[in-house]
Amino acid sequence: MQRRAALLVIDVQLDFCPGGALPVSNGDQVVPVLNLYLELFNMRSVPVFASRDWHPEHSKHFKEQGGIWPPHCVQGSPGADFHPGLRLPKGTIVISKGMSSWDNGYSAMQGTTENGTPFAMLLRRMELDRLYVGGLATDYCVKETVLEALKEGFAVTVLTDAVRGVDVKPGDTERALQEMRRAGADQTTFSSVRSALLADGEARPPARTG
Ligand code: VGL
Repeated sequence: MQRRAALLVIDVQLDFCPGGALPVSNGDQVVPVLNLYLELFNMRSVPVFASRDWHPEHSKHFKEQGGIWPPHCVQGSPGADFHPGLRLPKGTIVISKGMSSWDNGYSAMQGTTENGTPFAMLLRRMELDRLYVGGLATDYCVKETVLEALKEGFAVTVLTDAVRGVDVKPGDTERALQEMRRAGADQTTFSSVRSALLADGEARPPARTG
C-alpha cells in the first residue's frame, strides 16, 4: 500500500439486506467479510468511512414520485440503520447521501459528513488517495462511487468478496464489475490483501477472530 489508503464501506444498511425494503439477495453475506477487512485495516490505523443512503420520506428516487425504487433508507427509520453485525471501529466517519428529494444519492462521492463536509474534500484534506471499497450494491452505489472516485483522481480497489449486486437485469453485477475494471479500478479479495500486507512487513498478523 504505497498510497495513503482508506476503507469505504458502502450502504450496509438493513433495507438492503434480506428482510429489508429493497433487499439485495445475500446482501448480508458481505458483513462477515467486511468485518475481516475492518479488523485488518483498523489494526493498521487505516481510516474507515461508512456511507449510508439517507433519504427524506418523499424523494424522486422512490416509485411514488416517479423513481424506480420502493421507499428505503428513510432518515431515522430502522431500515436505514447499519446492519447490527457490522463491526465499525470507533472513529468510523459516516457519510450520508441522497438527502434531498431530487437526489438519487448513488455515489458516496456526493455524500457529506455529519457536519456537512463533502466526502471528496475530506479525503483530500486527510491526504488519502486510495479507496478500498466494499458493500452494497455492486451495480448501483458501489459502481457509481467507484467510477466517480476514479474520475476525481483517486485510486480505487474493489473488494470483490465484499460486494453484492441487485441484478435488476441478470448480469448487471458482472457488467458493473467489468465497467469499474475498465475505468481503472483494481479488484482484490481478502486473502490477497492480507498476504500483501504481511509481505510488506507492514502489518502484524491479524488477531484471531471467532
Ligand atoms: C442502492 C438501489 C437504490 C444502493 C440505492 O445502495 O446500491 N441501490 N438505492
